[in-house]
Formats: sequence, C-alpha cells, structure tokens
Amino acid sequence: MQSLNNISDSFDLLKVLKREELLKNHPEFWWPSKNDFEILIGAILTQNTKWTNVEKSLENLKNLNFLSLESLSEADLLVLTNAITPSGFKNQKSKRLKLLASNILEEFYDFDNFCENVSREWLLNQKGIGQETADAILCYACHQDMMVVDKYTQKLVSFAGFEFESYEDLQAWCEYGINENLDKIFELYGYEIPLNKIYCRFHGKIVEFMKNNKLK
Ligand code: 39A
Repeated sequence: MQSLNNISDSFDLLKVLKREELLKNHPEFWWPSKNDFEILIGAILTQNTKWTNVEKSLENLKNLNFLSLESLSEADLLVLTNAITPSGFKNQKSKRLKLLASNILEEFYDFDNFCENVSREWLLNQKGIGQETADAILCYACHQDMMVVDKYTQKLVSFAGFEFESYEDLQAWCEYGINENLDKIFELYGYEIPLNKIYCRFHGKIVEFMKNNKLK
C-alpha cells in the first residue's frame, strides 16, 4: 500500500491523503464560509494566527455588518480594529482590509467582477498580500485554478522526501501531479470534479492532516 515514504508525485500524495477521509466533516471546498467575500477577509485575517481566532473576528465583523466591500471600505478604523482583535496584528490588518476593500471598489466596482478579473499580480501589489494569501483568495474566494501551498504543505512534502527552493516550485510540483492525472482523479472521485475543487480539497486535506499531527 502506498504511504508517505514511497510517493513519486503529488497525485500519489493526494491518494494517500484521500484514504484518510480527512474532510468528512468539512464543507465541499473545505474553507468554511457563508459567502466568498468572507473568504477574502478570512485569507487576510488568518495570517500568523490560528483559524479559531479568525472565526471570532469574522463573527464580530458579521455582527457589525462589515462583511461587504462598501461597509468595510467605509468602516470606522477604530471599530474595525477592535472587531478583529482576536486574530492579532489588529492595527496592521484593519488598515490593510480597509485599503483592500477601497482598491477593489475603485478597480473592479464589485466583488463578482473582482473575482472574475483579478490577477495574481494585482493581488501581490496590494499591501500585506503575499503569495500564499493571494493564492488563497484566487483559489477559495474566486474559484480560479490555483493551488495554495503553505508551511504545512512544505513540511509534509519535505517529510515525503521532496525539497523545493521556492514557493512557486513547490506549487508547481503540487499542481503538476494533479494536472497530469486528471482522468485517474475523476475515477477516484467517481465524477468529473473541477480542477479548482481538486486544488481546494487537496490543500484542505494537507492542512487537516498536519493539524492532526499525523506525521508523528
Ligand atoms: N490555517 C487555515 C485553516 N485552518 C483554515 N481552516 C483551518 C478551516 N482555513 C480555512 C484557512 N487557514
């Protein structure tokens, strides 16, 4: 039976993780949310903190009706800062969220248009958005075919014997094994699962696997 010690590509890794049924009690696309805009906010808030802290901040934002581009861009900075206190770096993150909301409105007019037309480059030019956050927004909020890789992915793939010099190289390895084996993945799932959904679930499985500390 295949295990983490003898995988040759990311398709093998997906198969090993799929066997574990890690997403049984999770949403279809793994990232929990009421809507895609909440995912965008969550992708910023989750930087350098635990997801449980992000959930508390999101609840506060929901209670203040700040979960829209318009309300967020017009939010009182002090009120916004207090609302996101649970997820840390509150002063930095509140300014960045407000600025991002304004920039999206200015450039794309509304959130649907943003999701359809935003590029990775545009996101990377925004204050406080690095590669992982940009890809989380593209993959989970905008449903684009982009796989997120993070410290969990790096650690797991390294444990399996693969080392990469950059974020892009690790991401390319993850995507390549999936893209080259789509027919087999459709067989595994029993239907033609969209590429974005495969990437979402693959990354979600990696996070859940690592959170459960299954390497030990
Ligand atoms: N680090 C994380 C997460 N851990 C997460 N979930 C658990 C559900 N999400 C959605 C994003 N980042």
